[in-house]
Parts: sequence; structure tokens; C-alpha cells
Amino acid sequence: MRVHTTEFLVSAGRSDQFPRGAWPEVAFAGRSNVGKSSMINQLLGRRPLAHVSATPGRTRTINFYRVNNAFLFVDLPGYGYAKVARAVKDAWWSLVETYLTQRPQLRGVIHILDARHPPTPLDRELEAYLAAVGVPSLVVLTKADKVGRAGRRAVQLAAAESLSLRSPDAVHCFSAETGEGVPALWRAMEECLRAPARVAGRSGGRSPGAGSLPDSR
Ligand SMILES: Nc1nc2c(ncn2[C@@H]2O[C@H](COP(=O)(O)OP(=O)(O)OP(=O)(O)O)[C@@H](O)[C@H]2O)c(=O)[nH]1
Ligand SMILES: [Mg+2]
Repeated sequence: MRVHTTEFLVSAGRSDQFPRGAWPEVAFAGRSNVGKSSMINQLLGRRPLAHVSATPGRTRTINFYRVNNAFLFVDLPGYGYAKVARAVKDAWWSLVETYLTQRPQLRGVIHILDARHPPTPLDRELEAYLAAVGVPSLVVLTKADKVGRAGRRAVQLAAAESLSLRSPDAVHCFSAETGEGVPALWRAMEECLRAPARVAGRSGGRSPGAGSLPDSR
């Protein structure tokens, strides 16, 4: 994918601030500090757009970026940061849940894991939630520059098993540091963006695993 233009649209703290328009979008989700914003910057390949922080748990809003005037990238706030007050976690989840269930433009979520560790219970809950509400997800192990080939394969296998994916080959490897995995991730996202819009508005509250994320964050 050749990136011609990138624009920051809005940092939304409320659902009425989500941008209007029919552009399809992919969202980036994962634990706090896992590398979501760095992945967006590496994929866009130009001056940093998304804020990369040394302090985890900083991003509390949903940030929307428009690429090539054709589709949006959506940077979701990270979960699992212990030093965040309960009320803040609840507000975060309520905003993310509204986004995931009420956004017809959303074509898929890039679910980002750390290549150095197997998925956490919160990662499993997010994956189950996405399945329950019918949002396609693509699992990507980032910070792959930190592990060797053998270690990577072990985490791919562990992630596929733990998240009930069809195959370890469905788990992409990526590095915002070296650019590894950029072309493959773009190909997967382009396919995702071409898919027809799903029917938004399904609630995941009754499904197994769904709704449990805010309690255990
Ligand atoms: N070695 C290495 N470091 C990375 C990589 N991706 C991110 N980092 C580092 O990890 C830290 C967190 O990166 P961010 O991109 O801010 O992570 P985030 O998930 O957006 O964080 P929050 O928005 O706070 O949830 C920064 O110090 C990055 O430089 C990677 O692929 N390799
Ligand atoms: Mg971030």
C-alpha cells in the first residue's frame, strides 16, 4: 500500500465525537503499552502521527486518522494497566464497547500482542468479545525484533491455541522497530477493508466471555 496522505481527524472521548462519513476503518487494540501507536506510525511510514508514550495507560480516547482519503485507522485506548482507577476503566470500556458494537464503518480489529509473551486473560477476553459481537480480528505479535525465530514460533503457537485460532499461521509477526511484517499486514488489512459493512448494533452482553472485560481489567 502506498500511503499518500494521512490526517489526524479527532480524539474522541465520547461516541458523539466519532467522525461521520462512510470511509471503512480498521481499529488497533491491545494491552496498554503493547505498541499500538508505534504500529500505526510504522504502517503509515512517515512523521509520527500517533502519540507514542513512555508512560503506559496514557491514551484514554479513541483517535481517528484518515489515510489516502479512502479509509480510517483507529487507535483504541490500551487495557490492562493496573494503576488506572476503576471509574476510568469503566468509562474506557463503555466507550470502546459502544465503538465496537455501534460502528458500521468498522471492518476489523488488529488485535496486538507482545511477541515476548503468551496472551493474557484480558487478551483472551477481548478476542472472545470480538467473536461474540461479530467483529473480524487479526492477531499480530509486535516487538518481534525482541525475540528470535524459534521464540516467535513458540508464541505464535501459544497465541493460536490460547485464542482458539484456526492455525498459528493466522498470527502475524510485526516490528515497529525494523518494519518486519509491514507488507503482509497491509495485504491483510486491505482485504479486511474491502469486505462489505457488517450490521452494527449487536450487543455482546449475553455471549460467553463478552462483557467480562471491564470487570477484570
Ligand atoms: N523494540 C520495540 N519496541 C517497540 C515496538 N513497538 C513499540 N515499542 C515501544 O513500546 C513502547 C510503547 O509503544 P506505544 O506505541 O506507545 O504503545 P501503545 O500500545 O500505543 O501504548 P498506550 O497508547 O499507552 O496503550 C514505546 O516505548 C515504543 O517505543 C517494537 O516493535 N519493537
Ligand atoms: Mg498509544
